[in-house]
Amino acid sequence: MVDKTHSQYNLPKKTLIMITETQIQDFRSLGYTIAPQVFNAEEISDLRHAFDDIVTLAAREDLSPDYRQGVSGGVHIHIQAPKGIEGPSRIQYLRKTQWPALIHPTFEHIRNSAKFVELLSPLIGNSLKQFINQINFKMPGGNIEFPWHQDIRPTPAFRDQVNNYVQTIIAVDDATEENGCLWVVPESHKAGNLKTKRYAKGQIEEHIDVSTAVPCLAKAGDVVMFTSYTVHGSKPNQTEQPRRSYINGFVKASACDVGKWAFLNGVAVPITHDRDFADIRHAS
Ligand SMILES: O=C(O)CCC(=O)C(=O)O
Repeated sequence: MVDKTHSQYNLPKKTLIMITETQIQDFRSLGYTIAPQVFNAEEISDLRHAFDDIVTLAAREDLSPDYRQGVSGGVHIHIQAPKGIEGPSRIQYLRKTQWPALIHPTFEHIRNSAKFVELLSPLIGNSLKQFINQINFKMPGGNIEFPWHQDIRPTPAFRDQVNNYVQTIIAVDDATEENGCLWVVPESHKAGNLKTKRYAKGQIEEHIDVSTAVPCLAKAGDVVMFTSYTVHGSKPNQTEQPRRSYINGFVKASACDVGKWAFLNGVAVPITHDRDFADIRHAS
C-alpha cells in the first residue's frame, strides 16, 4: 500500500463541516446520530483492502496464540468459531480485531484523520484520547450477533462519560437490516449506566423497551455516533457478503485518565504500544 498523508486524501484546506447543528442536537437528545459521507470512496476502498489484509493475517497458521487471545493488551484477532470447526473455514467466524491501527497504516491514517477532529470538536473538543480501536467483520455465515448492550467505560477513569465520550462506527459496507446493521434505542442513554453484563442476553430488556429500537441504515463512508450509555446491538448477517465496520471510541482528554492519545489540540498523535508487533505488522 502506498503511504498517504492527510493532504493526499484531498481534504479541503478550509474548515470542514462534518456535523450539523441538528445532528449535534440529535446526539444529545436521542443518544445517537449519523454523519453522512464523512469518508470518501478512496478512503473506503483503502479500508476494504486493509480489512482483506487482516483476514489474510487472521488465517495465518503461524499466528502466535497471544494475538488470538489478546494477551498483549494490544492487537487481538478474535475468531469465535463454534466448537469442532477447524482449518480454513474458521475464518468465517472472524468477529473482530482490536487495535488494528497498531499494525496497519490504513487503519492508523483513518484513526488519525482530520475529519474526526471536525466531526468531534463540537461535541467533545479537539484534545482527544481513544479507548477502543476495532474492526468488525460480520462475515457471511458466521452467525455473529451483538446482544443489546451499552459501551460503559470504566469509572472513575472516565468522568461524566455520557457527555465526554463518543463512539464512532465508520460503515465500510452499506449497512442494511439484511446484513445485520446496528440498531440503537433512541433516548436510552438517559437511563444511565444500567450495570448489566456486556453482551449478556436478556439483561438490558429488563430495563429498556427495546421494541422502540431503530436500524442505523448507514451507507459506506457514513459515521454512526452514539454515547457510551446508548443501548445498541445487532443481528447476524443474512447475506453472502461481509458487513465491515471500523470502530473508534474517542473521549475528551481532560475527562479521562486512561486510553491512547489520538489528537492534541487538533493535531494527530501517532499510536504507540510497548510491543512493536513486528511479526504481524503490515508491510507498507
Ligand atoms: O455494529 C455492530 O454490529 C455492533 C457492534 C457492537 O456493538 C460492538 O462491537 O460491541
